[in-house]
Amino acid sequence: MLTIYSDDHHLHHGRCELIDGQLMPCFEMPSRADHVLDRVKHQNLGPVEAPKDFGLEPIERIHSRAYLDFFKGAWARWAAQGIDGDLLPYTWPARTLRSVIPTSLHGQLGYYSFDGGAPITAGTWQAAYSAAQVALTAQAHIQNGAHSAFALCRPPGHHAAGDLMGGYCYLNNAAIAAQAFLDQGHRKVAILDVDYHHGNGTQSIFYERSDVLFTSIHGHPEAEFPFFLGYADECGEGAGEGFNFNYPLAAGSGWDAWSAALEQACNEIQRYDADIIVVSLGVDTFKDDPISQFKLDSPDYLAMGKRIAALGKPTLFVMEGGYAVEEIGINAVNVLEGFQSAQ
Ligand code: OKP
Ligand code: ZN
Repeated sequence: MLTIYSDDHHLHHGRCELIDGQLMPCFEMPSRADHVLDRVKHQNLGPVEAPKDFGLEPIERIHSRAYLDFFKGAWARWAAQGIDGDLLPYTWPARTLRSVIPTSLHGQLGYYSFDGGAPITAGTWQAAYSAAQVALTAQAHIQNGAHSAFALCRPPGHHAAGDLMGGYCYLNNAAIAAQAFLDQGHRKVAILDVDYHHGNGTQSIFYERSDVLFTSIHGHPEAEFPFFLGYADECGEGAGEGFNFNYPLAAGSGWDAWSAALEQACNEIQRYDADIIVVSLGVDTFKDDPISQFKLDSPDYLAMGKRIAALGKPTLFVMEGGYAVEEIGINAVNVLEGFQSAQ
């Protein structure tokens, strides 16, 4: 399987995030992708190539121009104030407030984000832009006839909506790739989001559409980030009704509960008869993940890959979360090797 990877991810290195009332070093750190790349090479998964540059057009199919302009220009505005620190939002247009777009940097930052977990640093735009190109390059490989490809994206993307960053995510790499498949002639794309956290951004992007089926297995939002989306009764709206499937699971869930949900998601994907599958591949379901509560073990990821392969469709794997840095490579590549072994 071909892996697409860009060193540009190192340009994004947030300093800290707020957890349990304390500022902690960001869990979403550059060494995550480095470990995955090392494992890809160690296991001889296949060639590793740099992304091509498809420009902004395929990104603008998912994200609004205003959001992209803001994100691209935010750091320069911040740096001009001479403040030494990451750019982090602290006020959001919550219920009793107005959703006007302010002119100030911090007002706009609140407008274009949904949490304080996505710091903007000097290199964040370039890193996120390159991650989107990584996804698009892997997408093009499948479009040109490959049965699978691995987009080793960082930063991740599935929490990012059309005009919102948050949850370590800025550009929705999986959604951008899914849209590219549709724009290049495919009619139905199924997204299978296996990250521990609900892919609220991806769900919201495709919620009213029937050309993308969204399925997600994740920690129950009653108790887990992103808290305000990811319930089982979210089924899609309008033309999208019946094309959104959430499988929230309780903290402590292991492979038995998780694989039962995977079975249901796979059955929906089969019923939908997708042309292509895009997997939002987070491995923060791992038992030792520092910010998650599921109990999957490394061999389970091989089984996960095999089950996905049994769907028999061209499959694009897009890297999302996973914060047990030492094991993230083993677990992510296990999914890919499990997929390949079932070919
Ligand atoms: C991203 B992905 C806020 C902490 C909130 C956010 C978790 C984002 C997970 N400082 N935690 O889905 O792996
Ligand atoms: Zn996650």
